[in-house]
Amino acid sequence: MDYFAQLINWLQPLTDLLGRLGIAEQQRQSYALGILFLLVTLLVLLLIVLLLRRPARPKAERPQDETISESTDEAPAAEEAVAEEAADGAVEEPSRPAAAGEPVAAETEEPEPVSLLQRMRQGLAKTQAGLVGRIDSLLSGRARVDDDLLEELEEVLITADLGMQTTRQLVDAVEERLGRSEAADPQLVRQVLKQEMISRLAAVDSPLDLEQARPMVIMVVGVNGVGKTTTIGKLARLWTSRGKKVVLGAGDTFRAAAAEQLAIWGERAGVDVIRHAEGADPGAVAFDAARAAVARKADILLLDTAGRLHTKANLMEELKKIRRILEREIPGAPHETLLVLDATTGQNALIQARLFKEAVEVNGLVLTKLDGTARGGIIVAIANDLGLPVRFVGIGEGADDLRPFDPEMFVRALFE
Ligand SMILES: Nc1nc2c(ncn2[C@@H]2O[C@H](COP(=O)(O)OP(=O)(O)OP(=O)(O)O)[C@@H](O)[C@H]2O)c(=O)[nH]1
Ligand SMILES: [Mg+2]
Repeated sequence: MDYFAQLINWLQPLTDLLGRLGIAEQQRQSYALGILFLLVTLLVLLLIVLLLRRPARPKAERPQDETISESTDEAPAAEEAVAEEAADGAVEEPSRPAAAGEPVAAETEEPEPVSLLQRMRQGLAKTQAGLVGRIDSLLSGRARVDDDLLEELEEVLITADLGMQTTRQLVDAVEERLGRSEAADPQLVRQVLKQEMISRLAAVDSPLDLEQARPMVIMVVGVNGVGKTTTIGKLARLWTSRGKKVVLGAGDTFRAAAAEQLAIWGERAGVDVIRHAEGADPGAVAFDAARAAVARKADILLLDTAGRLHTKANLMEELKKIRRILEREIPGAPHETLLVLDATTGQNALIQARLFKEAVEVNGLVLTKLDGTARGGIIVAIANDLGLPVRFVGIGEGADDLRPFDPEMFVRALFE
């Protein structure tokens, strides 16, 4: 009762206020108690809301903060690694859920390679069936490695576009490593082929070094329709997402709408495109693009070129002239001449690679349209026969469908 009396006492100012507002004396105390009750309820509700909201945040943010502070010491390397993974396209799928508040560092490392491999497998499905599928049906039910088996294997490899030279070397390797003994297990043939393909691709493998110059000038060449412009667009997007400043040069002035096509890719990637009118001198575009790349302090200049001129000799002469102009403007340029080849053309791609290599000092290859063909084996033939590294492979038309080439992942995607 004492407490109640104290409470009434304490509520006196409120009761007086209610009196001044014209509330009858008998009702003032109950009104004051009601108001007090309301205020306390509101306060409790407010506290509950605050308590429910607070703990969620620190938990979600702490792992990220730690990751960031750890990585700042070695910023360039760490950023590169993260960016490389992010830029690899399919990697985005598994990393997304991590944002929900789970420790990010652990999640970004594990699932990504799996998803990259799966995406590569999908892209190579036709080659898988045409090459490894046929090898598997050849081996099934065989008891030993004999002349017949080796002969049939040779036929499968040649028809799967591995080329005469590479096919011969692969069959020789099988024969050498397994012999023709009664005991040799035909299933081992599969293992030998897989290892030989990896080692032949790995022997010439070398990822593109973007740090060798600034601006790093990359001239993109190849016959018409192989995917040069699309590849440039995809690379611009990939490298901009890694924080590089990219400038594009629309050096294909021969084909109507070529510059327009590049401009669209440039807009998508948010990069500057240096272009002239249709029919203009491609050398002048190269000159302006080189000047612009230097003036704008670009990290990378990607120069598109025509895939078709009036004659093949014209095309090669034009490319040589562009090279000379680039070199005059930026010492050492072009630092990379990237030859784009369309995998669906099979042996033709091999012939083109030889021609371009002789004419314009190709440093690296891009194999496009692997998704639409069973002729992906050509990649082993080209790398092995010409000793040129495959820098990127195209496994679809989407902006994220250009992947840095990884020999082991490529062969695993085919065989596993
Ligand atoms: N499926 C698939 N299509 C691709 C790939 N790369 C390019 N393409 C398609 O190939 C077609 C030709 O690509 P472009 O980039 O215009 O080829 P280009 O070499 O610049 O051709 P020209 O400018 O005529 O010399 C386009 O329809 C592209 O979408 C790929 O990896 N997979
Ligand atoms: Mg083009």
